[in-house]
Amino acid sequence: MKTLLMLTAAISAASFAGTPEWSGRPVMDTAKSPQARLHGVPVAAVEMKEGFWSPRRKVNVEVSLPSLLGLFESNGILDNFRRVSGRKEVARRGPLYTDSDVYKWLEAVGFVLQAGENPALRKSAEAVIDDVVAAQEPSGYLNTYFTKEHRAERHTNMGGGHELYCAGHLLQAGISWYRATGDRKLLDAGQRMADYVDRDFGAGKARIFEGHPEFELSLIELYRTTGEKKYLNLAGYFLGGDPRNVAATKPNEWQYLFTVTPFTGRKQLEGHAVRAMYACSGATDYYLETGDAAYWDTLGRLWDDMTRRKVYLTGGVGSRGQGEAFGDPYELPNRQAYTESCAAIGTIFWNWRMVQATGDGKYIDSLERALYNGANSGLSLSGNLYCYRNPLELVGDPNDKIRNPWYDTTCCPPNLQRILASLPGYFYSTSSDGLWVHLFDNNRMKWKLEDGTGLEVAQATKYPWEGAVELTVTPATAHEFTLHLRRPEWAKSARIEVDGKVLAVSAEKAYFAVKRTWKPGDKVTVKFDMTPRLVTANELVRDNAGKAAVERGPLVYCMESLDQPAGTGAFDWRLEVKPAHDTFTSDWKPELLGGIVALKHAATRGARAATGQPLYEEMGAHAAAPRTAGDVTLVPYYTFHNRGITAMEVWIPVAVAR
Ligand code: FUB
Ligand code: ZN
Repeated sequence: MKTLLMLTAAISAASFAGTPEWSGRPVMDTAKSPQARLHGVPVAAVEMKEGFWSPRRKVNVEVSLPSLLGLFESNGILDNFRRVSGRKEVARRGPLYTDSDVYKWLEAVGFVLQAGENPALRKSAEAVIDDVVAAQEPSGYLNTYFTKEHRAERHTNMGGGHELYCAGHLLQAGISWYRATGDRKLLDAGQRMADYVDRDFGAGKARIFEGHPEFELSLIELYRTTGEKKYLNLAGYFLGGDPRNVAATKPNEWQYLFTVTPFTGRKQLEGHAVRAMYACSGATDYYLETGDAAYWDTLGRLWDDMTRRKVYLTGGVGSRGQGEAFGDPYELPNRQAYTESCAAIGTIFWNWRMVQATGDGKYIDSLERALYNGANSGLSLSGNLYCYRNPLELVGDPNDKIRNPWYDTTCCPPNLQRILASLPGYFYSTSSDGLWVHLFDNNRMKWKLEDGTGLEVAQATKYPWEGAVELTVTPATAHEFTLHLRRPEWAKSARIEVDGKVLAVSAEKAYFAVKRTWKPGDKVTVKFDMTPRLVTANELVRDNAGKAAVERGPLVYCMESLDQPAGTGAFDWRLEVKPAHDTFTSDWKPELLGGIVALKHAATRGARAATGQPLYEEMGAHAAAPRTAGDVTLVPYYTFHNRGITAMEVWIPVAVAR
């Protein structure tokens, strides 16, 4: 025990003594945010071990990031910067917002380096940063589209031009890079661009609006990084809406309504889903800094609108392809679901901010749903194919290439990369009374409580395949604090033991709060019920009438044709459910799809599930016809189309025995 005490004291001393000001910062640095109840733990403080996320994070670093850089090069996206700086004479390529994709890539590399050294990626990123910064004008303006032949269009196409969207991603990349390396080069470039905007635009200056929210998020993180309030004020200007814009906005810009009118005027989620999620994230940041109650009311209203009426079971949002937009309430078609990867990622950003404000686990339930399902599906297991859309049903048409290495609008790939790279930063938070454990996977956190006491927490688990998580809690010295341990809403039952004794505590706002004097090496075990669950949808979701979906732990499952009994496909089957004693078989398949738990369930198939049968018949005509019984197999949704193109469905017809 004595050795352990000495060891942990040494760990805490080594971790914090002489730490430079730029390092040890979380993904979102709310340390001084007046409304933040919770505060993030840096990416660097959480070492991920072998587990569910490790292969995804490994493939991100070894395949996704290097291959996307290669594609930026071969598609001329980096040359766009060299063209502006005069390093290359080439035509500009790609849509007018491609700079942002390079910035998101740099931000992701910043997070990789926050977690540990990677000389090769660092070298590549340094070269990219050099090209980016060389393209900046002395005024601070930086955008590879609105220059040369398009220079005169600057600030004239605020609805669709993405100038400030790109500026925001530049700043986020600069902040991530600075927090990884202490190198201010990219951050300074971002700050010069922010100063350029602030100099001429805003309250009492020329009017401007964003079109695509993003800048406000980065301005508030810049405020947190520099302490300069003008950046918070500028973010407030964008979120507040400038009345001059309302009068002057061109009719075709009204689709960007919510960046023209005040955020607090929004009654429901509508319009472009990614823009809406980024706006909500930025507005939550603004609330965290200002405590403006009108923002909080609006955020609560919009969050309820999303979770009660507009989110898919997978955590995806934005059901309409037209305008990449939210649909009407309960408009959640499966096959046509647009559900852009970036939109699911946007919900992660937003929920993370909401939980920092409140400590309410409903936000992590929502975050976890998107993380494991509708965002996770966006990156192939191989790491080089990406979904832009993440539908909940596919017919398996060979032309239906839903996973692709490259998109002209390549916003999703680097967004997926930055989420995976920053993931360790989403596992824990601190508050004045202790530590919060939000997510589960094997890892070791070495950080400190807010009173400065060094603290290590190690998680050992097979989550999400099994429901037990063992935590070893090691404060530098015996110390009283509260461990807030998340109790996911999806778990029908959850049991918590401390040092082998079952605790009779119930969770509040989805966290078990265990207050005690913690001693080095104390063990806490939680066990969540992982029985597969059949889920039905609100009857207003007409697409899901007569259907059920299957979940197990945080994972949504789907049926793919290639797993079904020989000669049949996913669309042939109907689940046969026996209410009181319904069962699934859960099998750990180490060789399948990188290692998954596959599920089997009883199903039947009717003679009418065949081509050549009449399209319509009077109801009951086949009621007495025998159905063929069989077992269908389900795999986690995030793995769909990793074994080729095949029919897939999440919502499956179901019959319930009386
Ligand atoms: O407009 C930039 C990005 O491209 C958006 O965030 C995505 O929805 C896609 O339209
Ligand atoms: Zn996208």
